[in-house]
Amino acid sequence: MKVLILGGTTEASALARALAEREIPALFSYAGRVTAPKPQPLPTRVGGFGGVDGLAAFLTAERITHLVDATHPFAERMSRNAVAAAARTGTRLLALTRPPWAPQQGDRGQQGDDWQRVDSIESAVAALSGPPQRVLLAIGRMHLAAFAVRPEHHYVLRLVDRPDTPPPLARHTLTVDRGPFTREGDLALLREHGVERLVCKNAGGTGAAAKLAAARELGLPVVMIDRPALPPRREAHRVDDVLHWLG
Ligand code: 3Y8
Ligand code: NAP
Repeated sequence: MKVLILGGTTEASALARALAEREIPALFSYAGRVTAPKPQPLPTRVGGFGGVDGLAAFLTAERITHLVDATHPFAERMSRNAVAAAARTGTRLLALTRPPWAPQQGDRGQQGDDWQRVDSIESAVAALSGPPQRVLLAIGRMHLAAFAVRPEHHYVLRLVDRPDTPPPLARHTLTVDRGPFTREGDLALLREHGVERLVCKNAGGTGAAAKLAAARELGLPVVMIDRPALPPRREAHRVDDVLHWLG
């Protein structure tokens, strides 16, 4: 048996620890999106494979018997490539993913979540019509430029790395921080910057959920971007399910 983990999430790191503890032969893979990805207790490769062909060749060359796609729900291209390459090479595939977040109803005097669900970054931009606001864009670095068409807002940005060129947003405040985040920390962030609205991806899981708890406490509206549709594949939500699948 030899496992390849496509990583980049809290769950991928938890699985890497579990395999290392059990001395199950495994490799860990990052895309190379950030300058210093979190070290893993497994041999780690960084960078794209070169599409489906590259991944299929890698699976064959490395004699991978089990592919675990533990990438983020928005890592659509990687997940599609994993399904195609696994089918082509006859490699067993399991996706370790997390259920989407759902808005919480109000109870005991606390108002419910105020979500506006949209299906894409572009729809999130369109949802920001209306008077100028202070908006937390907690969506990382790769899609900030889409919001340049709404320069009237003041954007509070949270990025993993300090960008070498300033984001193309006329009015913005930049914070550099990597998760997992805490409710207290995100409450402080929202209060410090007078955030009036949040835009975020329905990542699910725990590492990015703190901002929702903070928004709930402050009664702030959230523009929630639904995750992209992915091809059918076997899915698990827990590391134990993956260990069981590995048998
Ligand atoms: C490079 C590798 C771990 C994994 C930790 C999780 C939690 C903290 C929360 C906010 C939301 C966001 C972003 C976020 C979170 C975890 C997880 C998660 C969101 C690292 C990491 C890599 C990346 C890539 C990065 C993206 C960006 C997205 C920032 C490591 C830290 C917004 C997603 O600058 C860039 O190019 C960053 C790009 C893809 C989305 C984007 O579009 O910009 N993640 N994040 C992975 C690689 O190279 O393969 O160093 O750990 C991992 C984590 N980020 O092991 O503890 O499990 O999701 N990551 C989102 O969810 O909306 C931040 O700010 O509230
Ligand atoms: P993506 O758009 O689906 O992937 C684009 C290309 O990046 C892929 O085709 C592949 O290149 C390469 N790639 C992606 N993940 C890889 C991995 N784990 N190992 C090797 N190559 C990888 O992915 P993304 O949204 O840019 O996310 C990139 C990484 O950040 C992923 O590991 C993901 O788990 C992590 N992440 C993403 C988000 C997010 O919001 N998207 C949030 C948290 C963490 P080739 O085609 O050349 O093989």
